[in-house]
Amino acid sequence: MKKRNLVLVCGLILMLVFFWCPSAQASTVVFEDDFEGSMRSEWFANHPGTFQVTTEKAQNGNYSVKTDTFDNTLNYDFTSAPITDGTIEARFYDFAENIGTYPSISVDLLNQSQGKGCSVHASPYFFQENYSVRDGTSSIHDTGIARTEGWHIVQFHTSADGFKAYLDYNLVYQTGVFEINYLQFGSQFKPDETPIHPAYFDNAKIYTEGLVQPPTLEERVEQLEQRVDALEIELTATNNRVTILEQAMQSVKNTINNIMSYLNKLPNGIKKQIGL
Ligand SMILES: [Ca+2]
Repeated sequence: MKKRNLVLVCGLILMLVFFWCPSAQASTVVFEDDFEGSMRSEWFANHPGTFQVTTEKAQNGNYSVKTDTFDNTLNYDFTSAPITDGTIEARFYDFAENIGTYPSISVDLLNQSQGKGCSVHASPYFFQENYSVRDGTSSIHDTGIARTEGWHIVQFHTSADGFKAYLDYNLVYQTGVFEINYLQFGSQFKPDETPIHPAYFDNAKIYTEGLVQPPTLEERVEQLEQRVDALEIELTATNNRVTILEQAMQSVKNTINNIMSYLNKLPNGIKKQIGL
């Protein structure tokens, strides 16, 4: 009940902020795939057949696309019409556990060799607790954003002002001017592990002539709910630790009482000798 009230209050605050914010520039969608029952023909996988649409999870609509194959990628190459002013965005689902199939969303930057693009990862290979970002070379950085269970949006925006990468609307990397020509969904897991979760992706979109679109009110409330859930889990864990500590202290008290009870039953002569 308290959680719902908090979300409602935050939602109302965000609604006010939302109305005061300037609206995003008009944009034109040039590519979109919500994976609603099928995949667009432009996609190709490096292990064909290992990405499938599914109703198991969906960020939008009823379907997403999933894989549970190690080191697999789903790719869309638009080198013939690279984006010079626009945004490439997609969503991945993170179970926020360090066993599973770890999702990443990447773009390649024209004028750099393929595979040297910018990626946002949920991966224990790099920073276990936080999301990481590859900076367009081979360097991986900590975004400082804690991993949470649920859907996350990755956006890559390029314009004459430069290239910027966003995770959940937070700027996580920026560099000079680059055209974007390639979108890739990736999945990895540790080879010695049996993955317990597939990697899910949904709602890929490329649009031009617009700034990164701000989150909808629904998305903002959803993010707040995820944060409240994470805080509740943390609070429960803390309460559990306190309970365990209290139980341990009670156990020590019981042991002391038992020892005192035993000592009190000793003959008076022995009690005197041990100073009781
Ligand atoms: Ca969908």
